[in-house]
Amino acid sequence: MSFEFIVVNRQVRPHVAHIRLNRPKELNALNSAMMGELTGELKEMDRDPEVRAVVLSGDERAFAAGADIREMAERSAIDMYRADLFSQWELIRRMKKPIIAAVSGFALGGGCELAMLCDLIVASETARFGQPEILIGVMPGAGGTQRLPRAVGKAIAMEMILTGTPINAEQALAAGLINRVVPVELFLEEAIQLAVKISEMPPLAVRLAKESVLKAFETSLEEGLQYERKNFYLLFASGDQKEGMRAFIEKRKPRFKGE
Ligand code: CO8
Repeated sequence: MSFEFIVVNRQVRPHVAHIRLNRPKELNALNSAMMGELTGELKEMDRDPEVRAVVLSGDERAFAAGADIREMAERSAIDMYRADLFSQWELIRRMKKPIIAAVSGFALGGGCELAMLCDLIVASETARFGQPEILIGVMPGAGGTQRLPRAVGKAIAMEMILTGTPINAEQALAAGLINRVVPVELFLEEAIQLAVKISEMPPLAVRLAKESVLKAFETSLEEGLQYERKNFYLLFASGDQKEGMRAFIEKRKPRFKGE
């Protein structure tokens, strides 16, 4: 497959795929064609048994500086409604495999929202996370008002969203938005290493654990605990559960097959 706005490596390491957003001159502003390529490829990767974890990055200067303002500027509410761009974002939300965002430079507006749709975030020291939509007359539209407060709390989220002021990588780490901060030359490799570590885990358990953690943001504790328990029971139907527990008892390394 050839793409115009993304660069894809299905096997940057065994079982680890990498997608790089590739509109460097526009700071990886997310136009609908790029989102189409990204979500189409993610869907394929979700189906590909060889892929167990995905790393999503931009380049050093920008993860993504938001949705493409030029594409949106003259649209009417009805144009926006008809274009139904958010169905693309929904596809990312429904990804079963873990996605690790590798963020350097700007992660603004839709770029910050895209990073927050991922399951883990590795950032370079230069990363800036922000929801500056208010500065151009709108507000976050791809989950920012919901995921940001869940990640960093009300106080920081309100300030970021109502003033458009971004936070830097250290602030994002302290606030709990991201997993780690590394020097800029290491951000991609660090994200890949994290993906490798996850790809070595039993894939069914990874998938059900991801689903269960995400459930924590959507249900009551009671329902979430029920959901977790069912997924826990379900894993006893997998070969990897038998292999993992037997390997522990036999004091050897497990060989997980994703079955
Ligand atoms: N859209 C389109 N083009 C952009 C965007 C963008 N979001 N961001 C940067 N660019 C372009 C610039 O226009 C410029 O192009 P050109 O060279 O042709 O003039 C090029 O990228 C480089 O940018 P700058 O010259 O501005 O670079 P600076 O280093 O001076 O500034 C900034 C970098 C601070 C990141 C600045 O570019 C900026 O403020 N960008 C806009 C950030 C922003 O407002 N993002 C939010 C957009 S709205 C949004 O994301 C809503 C999401 C809702 C969901 C969407 C579903 C469809």
